[in-house]
Amino acid sequence: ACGSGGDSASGSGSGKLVLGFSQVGAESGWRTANTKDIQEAAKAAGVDLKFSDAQQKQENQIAAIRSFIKQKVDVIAFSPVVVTGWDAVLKEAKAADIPVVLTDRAVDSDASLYVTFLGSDFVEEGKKAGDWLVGEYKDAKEPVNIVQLEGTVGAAPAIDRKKGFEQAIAANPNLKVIASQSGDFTRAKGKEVMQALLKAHKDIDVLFAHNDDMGLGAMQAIQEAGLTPGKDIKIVTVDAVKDGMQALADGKFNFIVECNPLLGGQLMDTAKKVKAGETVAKRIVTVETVFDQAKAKEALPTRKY
Ligand code: GYE
Repeated sequence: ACGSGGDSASGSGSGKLVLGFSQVGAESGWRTANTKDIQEAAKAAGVDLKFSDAQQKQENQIAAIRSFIKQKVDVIAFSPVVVTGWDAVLKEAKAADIPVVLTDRAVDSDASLYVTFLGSDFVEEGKKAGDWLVGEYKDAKEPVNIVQLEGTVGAAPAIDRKKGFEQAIAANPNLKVIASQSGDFTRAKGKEVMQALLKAHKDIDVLFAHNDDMGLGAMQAIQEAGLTPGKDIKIVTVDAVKDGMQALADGKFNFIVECNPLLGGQLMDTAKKVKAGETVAKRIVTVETVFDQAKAKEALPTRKY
């Protein structure tokens, strides 16, 4: 993989790096912050960004990648909506000698089909959420009933957060996941699924939502059911976007594991290195922290997204 070879991309002759980026969609606050950061970072780095929004559909992403190949961009980056089903299009990119950078989410294809995967360790995020619960309920003598709102079915963060969370809570057999359903990472779906869960289960102690947006939707459902979020039902989420942090500072959420959407700078650096033929690490992991209510209050005034 020695870069894009001969012709300069899109015939512009400007010498600017041309980066084709296929985004998942605009399903969450995390995603809109991620998009904004990538667009701003491209501008700052003098990269010609061809941005395409897939509206959470894999076929749209595949079509976008094929169009980037046709346009002979220098580098293709994308945030794969789901883990499976990418082999064919990744092989097409490879045959066209266009390097691919996975951004934010992973695929299950052979690692020779992409240059690097830049993003969070989602198993670790799930573990951090579970570890907090283990500490919070260390003296519990009775079962603690947990419901889980999973992200998009088949998406790396949904699969891995669930895995890490369930591994961590196994430390205390009192911690029980009594129901687990997808809310597709959206606020509307999170609310709808939580309404159904509240009807089916009268004894929910904890909600673990795979992102802030589903947690915020569920929070509304909990309030409308006459319960107090943060007290009657504790809420643990992932992301730490502004609205989530506000809910945490207000005592309606109890704990957030940060997932950093600001990948733009690293993506531009990586794309430039790849184009220049430099080797980059096969895995670039984002650095992240966690927030309780006190830390959220401190962080909110200077939070950028
Ligand atoms: O947590 C969620 C978004 O892939 C890490 O996707 C990302 C996830 C993020 O919709 O809010």
